[in-house]
Amino acid sequence: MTDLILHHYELSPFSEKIRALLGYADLPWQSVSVREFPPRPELDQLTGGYRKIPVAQIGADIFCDTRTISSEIAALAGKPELALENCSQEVQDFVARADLEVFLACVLSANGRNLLKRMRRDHSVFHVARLMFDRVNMARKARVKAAGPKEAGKVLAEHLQHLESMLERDFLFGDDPSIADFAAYHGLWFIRDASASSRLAGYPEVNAWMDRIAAFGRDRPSEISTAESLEQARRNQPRALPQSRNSSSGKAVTIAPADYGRHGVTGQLVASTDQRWILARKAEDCGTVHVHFPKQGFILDP
Ligand SMILES: N[C@@H](CCC(=O)N[C@@H](CS)C(=O)NCC(=O)O)C(=O)O
Repeated sequence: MTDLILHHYELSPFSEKIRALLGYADLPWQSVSVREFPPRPELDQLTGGYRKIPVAQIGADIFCDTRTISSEIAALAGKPELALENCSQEVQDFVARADLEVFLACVLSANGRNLLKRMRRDHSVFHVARLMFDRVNMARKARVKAAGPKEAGKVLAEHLQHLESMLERDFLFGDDPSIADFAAYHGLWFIRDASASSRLAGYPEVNAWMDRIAAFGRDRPSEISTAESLEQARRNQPRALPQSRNSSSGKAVTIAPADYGRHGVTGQLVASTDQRWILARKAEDCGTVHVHFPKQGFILDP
């Protein structure tokens, strides 16, 4: 079987969620580094234009959103607690909030100056300016409005106090990690580790828990080129489809995130399960691919 390929970039918090998960799951994976902002024409060949990062790939199956990616990792690793759909409602509600409201508060609470300095080490002023322009534009077109910096600081402080009180055991919901730990980790990683901010300093339990997550086997796998990832899609057939719930399969539809980065992907709906929609699309250079989306947080049109 082909390894999972992760299309990601270093400073992406949601990519960090998946890198940490892969480390914990102890799975082999291959890395494709992508640019921090579109256009990403090679990746678009696989996804059909989904704009968020990360994206995972196994042969000719493409997984959009960390909800579907973590379910794949859960299945590959035999760790069902890493798939959101196997968790209690309490965990699911916690993850939904951590991945949206708290994540946006974390982005606004990071140390922007340090992030800029870090970006400037590897990139031109022009590249950084394009990234900032892209993000302002993305926020302007979003359906969810992020809080202002002051409100974001309040959301973050309350969240940190809540985590501090939850951490009587090693992980948020018990002695072993669940998907909730990774969902709560990546936004805080962006503040503490990516932006070198001291905002988390007064929370010893949270810091010790973050260190535990960061310590999972975090060896970076070998880098492959985008061309190689397209070649893997070309060489493989999409895997067998799961049993669908309804008879809408076969229609041409467009699927897009409901919150921000709402670029739609058009294809033929070939499966609809409790959690997922799967679209078949013809990718110019690599034949038919199946693109998997979670139902939660996405809109199907028509
Ligand atoms: N719900 C998505 C959120 C992904 C997300 O917001 N990713 C950020 C990077 S961490 C993004 O795509 N930003 C815009 C971009 O990179 O072009 C998921 O769980 O994968």
